[in-house]
Amino acid sequence: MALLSPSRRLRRTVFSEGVEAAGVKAYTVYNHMLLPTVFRSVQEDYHHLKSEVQVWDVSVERQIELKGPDAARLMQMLTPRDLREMYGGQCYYVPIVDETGGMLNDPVAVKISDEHWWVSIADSDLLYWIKGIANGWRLDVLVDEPDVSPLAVQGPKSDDLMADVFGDEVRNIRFFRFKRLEFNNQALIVARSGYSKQGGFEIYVEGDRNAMPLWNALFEAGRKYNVHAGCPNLIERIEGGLLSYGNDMTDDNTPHECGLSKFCDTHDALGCVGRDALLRVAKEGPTQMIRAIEISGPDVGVCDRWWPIIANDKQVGRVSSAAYSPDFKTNVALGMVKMTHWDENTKVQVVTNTGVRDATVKESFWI
Ligand code: THG
Repeated sequence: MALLSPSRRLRRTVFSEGVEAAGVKAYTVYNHMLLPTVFRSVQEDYHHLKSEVQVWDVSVERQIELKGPDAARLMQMLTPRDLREMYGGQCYYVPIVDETGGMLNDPVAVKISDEHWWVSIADSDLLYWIKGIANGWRLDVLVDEPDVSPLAVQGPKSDDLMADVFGDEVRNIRFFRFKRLEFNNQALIVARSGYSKQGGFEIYVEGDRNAMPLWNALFEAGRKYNVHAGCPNLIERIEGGLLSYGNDMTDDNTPHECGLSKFCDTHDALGCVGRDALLRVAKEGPTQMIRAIEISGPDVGVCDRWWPIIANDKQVGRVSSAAYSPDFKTNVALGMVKMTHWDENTKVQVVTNTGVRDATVKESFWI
């Protein structure tokens, strides 16, 4: 593929200077912003992420801020996950659905207080949907994209590195909880979360004043942990079954098809605009679901279009993400599979960019 042409529309981030100095080799575009995809190589980055610690510029995880007396009500209108038990200091992974039950995004909701939320979005223009609902319902809430840039610290040595920069308090932050911790006289939200299964934190950096100073402090303290710049890793996230909105699912899919039923309490999610539609589809049950798929043979290469999944010359699904896993010594993939072929160990074939491969449907992921 040719290179991306930079322009003001393709937003840089508050950490771009550090990302460039660290030798970024490739970017993708996510929420109209640069997201690194490769530093050394996808495979080298993968091994390093699973054994050491990395600092990721995930500024593309833009925040949508809901602020005002109706913030909690608006948040519940967006998702079928029951938010009544959620308290300030918690993060929830929340499917966001439209009036047909179709997935619009799969963000992390950050509850700062009843009247103050951040929605940490995946790649879709969710701001307009939320503004539309807030205004259409005449809600007393401000909806905006604040200047907040998450910086992730991921990998098995994350706790040690973060403790050196923020103090031992970080060790007590539980999964999907956050604390406000000081850096350079600024209190920043630090959550135990992130788009990998290796453990770690996300620091929500407000403004740009402390952005590069924090980046530099993490690299300085990280020398003894062999820290390196990294980014969400294709191989690791497929192994871990982490979904990518726009790749693995779109607004044509319900959360149930995406395997996100455990994040839906549709009956109790009063006010959710997709509630009626989802109650209907949940009763019937989905007829296709995202599955892990093992594709045989050498490295299948990049899945940049749907790869048909076929059985007996009929299409029974499609692969949306794939990569060769050095640890599992096979190609790991994610794809939507029809119910006739979604049982564990069903043999199928996948039409990849480089030919037809034998493949096996898995019920659970590799880790
Ligand atoms: N962190 C933050 N914002 C984000 C992401 C993130 N926005 C974009 C994107 N990632 C949103 N998608 C996801 C997908 C998966 C998870 C988080 C965000 C995730 N899932 C865990 C899992 O499936 O194992 C745990 C979910 C849970 O148990 O609650 O972490 O990464 N800030």
